[in-house]
Amino acid sequence: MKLIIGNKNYSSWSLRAWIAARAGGFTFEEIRIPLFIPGSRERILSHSPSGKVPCLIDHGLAVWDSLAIGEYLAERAPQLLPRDVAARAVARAVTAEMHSGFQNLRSRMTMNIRKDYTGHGHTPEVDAEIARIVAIWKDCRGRFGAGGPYLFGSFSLADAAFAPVCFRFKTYGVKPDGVAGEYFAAMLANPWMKEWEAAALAETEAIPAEDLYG
Ligand SMILES: N[C@@H](CCC(=O)N[C@@H](CS)C(=O)NCC(=O)O)C(=O)O
Repeated sequence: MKLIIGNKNYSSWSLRAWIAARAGGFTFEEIRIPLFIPGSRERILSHSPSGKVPCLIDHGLAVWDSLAIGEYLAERAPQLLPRDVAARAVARAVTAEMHSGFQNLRSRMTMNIRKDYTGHGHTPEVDAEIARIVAIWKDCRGRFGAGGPYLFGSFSLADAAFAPVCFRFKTYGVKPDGVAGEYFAAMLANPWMKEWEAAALAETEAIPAEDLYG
């Protein structure tokens, strides 16, 4: 199994697929393609028909888009989704909501693990999206989180979906309160998050268009 990803500092979609693969216990070769430099588009297209990362290659089968990759991995590693039908439905709902929404947060608080942009990026729309994320975290932890520190107890695709948000909150100094804050701390202490963060900090490529606030 191979996973094609972009820069660990910047590529939030790559992090979702990568951490789901780690959480599923898969052994995979990681192919990191630094984005937006000469040749990167051709390199990505040689693996990924969409021309985007992440893309998973399993026995010659390409699976692109982080949502599809997560579902594919969960078919092989069912522990990536809650066993209970209701919990599984809500895990998929919040994963889909993250996948298709939060455009203001995405554009004004891009993932940039190396930076400290405390206080930057806030608008009423961004703050409303942050409030919605905190509400999701509290709701999932309150209803489904008894079995462990993550949204549905043990680490699931829903946590993979929100992993980049946790790095964004760290970079922009957003501090969720109550049980959402406890979840945020658990995510930042997670060993796979630590592994990704250390690799991001060691990267040297910069994408100036993504360094929004200097
Ligand atoms: N919805 C896709 C988004 C993928 C995406 O936009 N990836 C970005 C990097 S985070 C990319 O490949 N950009 C390179 C390009 O557009 O040339 C997913 O979930 O995988």
